[in-house]
Amino acid sequence: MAEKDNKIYLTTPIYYVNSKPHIGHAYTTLAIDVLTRYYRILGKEVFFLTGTDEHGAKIAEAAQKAGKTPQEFCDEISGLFKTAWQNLNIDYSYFIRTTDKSHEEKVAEFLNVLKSNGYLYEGEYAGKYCVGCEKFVTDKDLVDGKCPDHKCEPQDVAEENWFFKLRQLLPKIKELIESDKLLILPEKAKSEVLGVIKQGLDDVSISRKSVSWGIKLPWEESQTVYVWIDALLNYWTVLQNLGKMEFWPVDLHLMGREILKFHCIMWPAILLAYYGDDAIDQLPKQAFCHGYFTIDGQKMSKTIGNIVDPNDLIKKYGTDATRYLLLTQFPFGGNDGDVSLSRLDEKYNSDLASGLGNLVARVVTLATKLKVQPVRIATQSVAGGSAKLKVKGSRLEQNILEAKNKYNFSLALENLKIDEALGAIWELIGACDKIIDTEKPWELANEKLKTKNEKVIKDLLVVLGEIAEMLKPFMPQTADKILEQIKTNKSEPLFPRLN
Ligand code: ME8
Repeated sequence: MAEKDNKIYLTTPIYYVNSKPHIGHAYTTLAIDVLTRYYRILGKEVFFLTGTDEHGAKIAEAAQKAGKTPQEFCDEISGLFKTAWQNLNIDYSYFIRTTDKSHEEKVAEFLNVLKSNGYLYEGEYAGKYCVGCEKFVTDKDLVDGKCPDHKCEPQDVAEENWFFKLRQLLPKIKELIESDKLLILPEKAKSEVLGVIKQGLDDVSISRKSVSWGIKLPWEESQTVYVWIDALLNYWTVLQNLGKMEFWPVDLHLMGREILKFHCIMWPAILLAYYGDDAIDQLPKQAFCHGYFTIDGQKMSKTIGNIVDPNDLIKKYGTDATRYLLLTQFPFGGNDGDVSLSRLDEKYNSDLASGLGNLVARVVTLATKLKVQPVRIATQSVAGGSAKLKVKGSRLEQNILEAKNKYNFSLALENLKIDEALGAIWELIGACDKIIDTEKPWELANEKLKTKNEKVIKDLLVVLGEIAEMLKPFMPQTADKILEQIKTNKSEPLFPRLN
């Protein structure tokens, strides 16, 4: 990780506004939110960027279908993304819209430099274009003549464009990826990108003549900038415009696997073309690709009508429970996974209502009953600091240490085992439940037993404090509620059971 004076720059893809936000977008954004909160607790200054990708043929077509102008349409859908992120308690530093004037100006400035650096040339493009993917495709990308993702035939395009000398930079990019100077994780994603480079890539067209909804090429107004070039520059234009280049370069970019190629080949290539081909310190330090999920075994799609709106989950389960449920569906960064909607209720009840919620209620109620003095919890850093327990050398002490170790290790930027970090917290919850079951701290038969039980409760309160601190990046409101309850000894249900 770059030092940059304690600064970290984390980015998500910027999402297309052709349709409303769904839980796929929420998943990536949430994961970066967790990392942002985690690193902020550790005292780092984090710049977390997300936003919307608003130009190109795909958006113009969607706007037309909705009977709106592209700008009206973008304003509306972009607003829906902002609302969804607010409902999900996403604490981004900035929300970029590619239709922002300031972004458009910086894109033009960047491309002028690529041109004067000799990386752009005019040429004729003749080939096929898939509007759904917003990319030029070849026969080998198609199945029965159709795009396998969008199930439609690509358009035939023949036009004069400006091209970017991608091929010239490929050997350099390959070397950077192979040597992990441009780290791509997990390993499978790295091999995939190297495979694509090995197959050979052509120079790419960076402008479109037939698309009018876009940023005009500064030296040829009849052409608009290819939407992917426009979009990939957002990570740079935002810091430029805000005067925050001290956060540059990106430390971690997170995404789904389908856009790996753009972020791991094209993005570094245009940065090298701008900064000079030995400027590897300007490239993202790490690109991480998480699994893609299906819903009950099927791809999320408008046609199937199975697109899950995060707002619906929030309405049903609440913000923090939705955050938990989304992040625990399948191993982060592993293979693709499946979200089974019918199993979400079950998971909510077992892990949140009966698990965390019940533990907090039991401990706080016992503390009230035994009149155990509210504990003063010194704010613990998630990084360490061992809790002072009354029952020395107890198994509980050991459990806390183990959970913290696992949690730190898992959450580190290089690992991103987000679900495992949560798993470590839930092991600690299980350990507390076990202590309560074996110690039965509600028995007050005699003075000696009472003193022992008070100690046990005090320890459990300390552990709850630890659990709350560890939960902060994942479930910030719940963490605060737990800390409040153990301070005041007032029990309030956290996760009402669903029937
Ligand atoms: O590709 N499972 O935008 P997009 C997991 N605008 N993650 C998913 C998902 C799923 N089923 N569906 C979407 C674009 N995602 C471009 C990006 S960046 C310069 C331009 C997440 O709206 C995942 O992060 O299609 C994926 O990469 C992203 O949304 C694609 O969003």
